[in-house]
Amino acid sequence: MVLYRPLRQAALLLLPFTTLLLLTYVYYQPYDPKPFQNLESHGTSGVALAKSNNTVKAAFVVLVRNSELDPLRASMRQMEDRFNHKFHYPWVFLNDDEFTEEFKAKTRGLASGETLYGKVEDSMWGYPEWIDQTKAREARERMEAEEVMYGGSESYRHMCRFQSGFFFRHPLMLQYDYYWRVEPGVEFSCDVDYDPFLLMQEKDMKYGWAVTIKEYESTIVTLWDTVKKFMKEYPQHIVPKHDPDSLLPWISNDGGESYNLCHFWSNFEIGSIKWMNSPAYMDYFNYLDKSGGFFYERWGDAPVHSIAAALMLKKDEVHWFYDHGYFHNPFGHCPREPEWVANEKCLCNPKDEERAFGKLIPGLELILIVRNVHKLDTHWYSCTPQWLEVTGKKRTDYLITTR
Ligand SMILES: Nc1nc2c(ncn2[C@@H]2O[C@H](COP(=O)(O)OP(=O)(O)OP(=O)(O)O)[C@@H](O)[C@H]2O)c(=O)[nH]1
Ligand SMILES: [Mg+2]
Repeated sequence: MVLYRPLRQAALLLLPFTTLLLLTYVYYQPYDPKPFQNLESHGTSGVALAKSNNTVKAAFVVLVRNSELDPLRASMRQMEDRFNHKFHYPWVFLNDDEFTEEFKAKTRGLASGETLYGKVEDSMWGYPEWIDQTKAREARERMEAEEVMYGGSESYRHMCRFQSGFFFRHPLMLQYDYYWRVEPGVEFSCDVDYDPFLLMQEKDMKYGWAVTIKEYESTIVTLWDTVKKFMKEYPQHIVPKHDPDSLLPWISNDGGESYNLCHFWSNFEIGSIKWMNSPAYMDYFNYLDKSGGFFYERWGDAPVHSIAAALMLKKDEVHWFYDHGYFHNPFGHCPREPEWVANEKCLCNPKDEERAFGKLIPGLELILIVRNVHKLDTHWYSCTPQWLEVTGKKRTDYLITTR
């Protein structure tokens, strides 16, 4: 006891110094500017990363109507719970109408980051002067009669054109380097315990996706011909087709003669705002826009973005967010790491055989064949197997692990 007391006194005296020393050590740990291990490594451990220092200029972007508040809130809740409560990235909401006070209050209340609300002006959501509106109306009527999905909708066309060529240059978006697109009603079913924006920034990647599918040909009849003319006129923007880094074989099975309809499903996208604002992408969008296909046909932003990425980006600039659980009616993606479901990292079940379809898809065979929506990655309707073949990667190469 006699010996113990002076020891205890000494320990109490030293405690503040040791605490101070420890805190100083932690604070001055050097920042590792390259937190991601080599993405090119084909080892099964995938990509590893350190914790985010959250310095990326990035935001979620949601084009949405006031009427979609409830499904939007459900998606926001999941995004916050799965990812953003640790990172607090801002949310940017865009609308061709004014947002209501109710919409603002009920989204602000869910967001762990700042919320911004922007009106899309007519210059980004109207007919350009070179469009013949009678021809556009006739096209809608014809496509409606042919039961092309959204073929008769005018607003859908404005939406697709906005998503193809304008959202990234909306004044609210120009302050950011990266965006993550979210739609009302989508589901995020796995914990994301790393920062995808930081991954993109560190690896200088320009485009990230979760699901690939094939486009309805009837919506893009002249798109590829227009793209071919663009490639001839602007060869400086195109990755040469014999370059081993070219992604052309992913979208064309015959060296660029025709389009195989493969595209990234753009309702999930993590992308570079700088790339979209680049002369290459802008020349491409303006060229397509001048041809009128957004109105005379029904070109979707998914094939438009995907063709741009496949022609103008190199393999390593495009990333599959394989480790994200994602669902947009009627398709989804669930990582096939069994222990991720067991340990509650993921709620989706990779073994799911059934999923209720919320709405009818034209072409009943599609509903019957694509029953197994969470296994879409390996289905004929998916273009992910071709992606792995073209890039020479395995799904496990896309696993991001925490060091
Ligand atoms: N403000 C506004 N947003 C729209 C309009 N049309 C679509 N959007 C939004 O644009 C995004 C894409 O539209 P969707 O209707 O989901 O199109 P889609 O994903 O091809 O089709 P769905 O299968 O219906 O989801 C969603 O975030 C919508 O909320 C519109 O007229 N005004
Ligand atoms: Mg949608």
